[in-house]
Amino acid sequence: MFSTASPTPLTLVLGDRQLSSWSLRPWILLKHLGLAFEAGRLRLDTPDFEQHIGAYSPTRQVPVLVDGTLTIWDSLAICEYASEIAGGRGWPDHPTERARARAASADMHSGFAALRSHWPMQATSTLRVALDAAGLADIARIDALWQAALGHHTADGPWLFGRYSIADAMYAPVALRFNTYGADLSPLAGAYVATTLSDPHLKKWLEGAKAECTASR
Ligand SMILES: N[C@@H](CCC(=O)N[C@@H](CS)C(=O)NCC(=O)O)C(=O)O
Repeated sequence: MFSTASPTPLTLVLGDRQLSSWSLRPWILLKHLGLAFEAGRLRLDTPDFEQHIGAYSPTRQVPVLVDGTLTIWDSLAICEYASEIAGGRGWPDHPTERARARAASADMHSGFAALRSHWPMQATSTLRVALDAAGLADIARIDALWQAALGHHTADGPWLFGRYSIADAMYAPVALRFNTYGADLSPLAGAYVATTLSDPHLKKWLEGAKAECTASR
């Protein structure tokens, strides 16, 4: 468990960095928004997790954001709250782009079940697992979604909607999966994976994942 000796305003309770794709999303968004927070960790499938998660989350899942007496137990809701704290910087400024970014983020949050179940996040690994038609269709749809977003914003920055947004946080674990399992992507989508992998915050997350893997050996 994490220390509560000198609490910071925000505490983000996370699962394993190697495995917990839903934890990565708000963590990397808070980093990009420059919000101060303490990262707590409950390792998945451990007695520690079973013992403590109920104090944070009614769903008994991570991530959870604690802000004083407020507890937020869902990744997308955490991202929305973080964006509000940061003056709305988590979304594009223009209403049309904001709507597109929200649709892309909600799509990730509720969809792509075949991809998610067959290619679970294994952040630091290299694996080869064949996908069925549903998994391949998920990749094709994500590739098209990324191309459409990136095609509009090449002058504004390397991220899906120009500057970093919640949409990039939601798809960061997907970029990791594409790297881990070797997805066949269009050049633009491949470049976006490379952009995500070169993000210093993502590199920091991967360092943590490697350290966790070493520690549990
Ligand atoms: N819809 C939730 C999903 C959270 C979720 O599935 N978390 C997984 C870890 S990535 C978890 O806590 N699993 C532990 C369990 O279900 O016992 C969100 O967006 O936050």
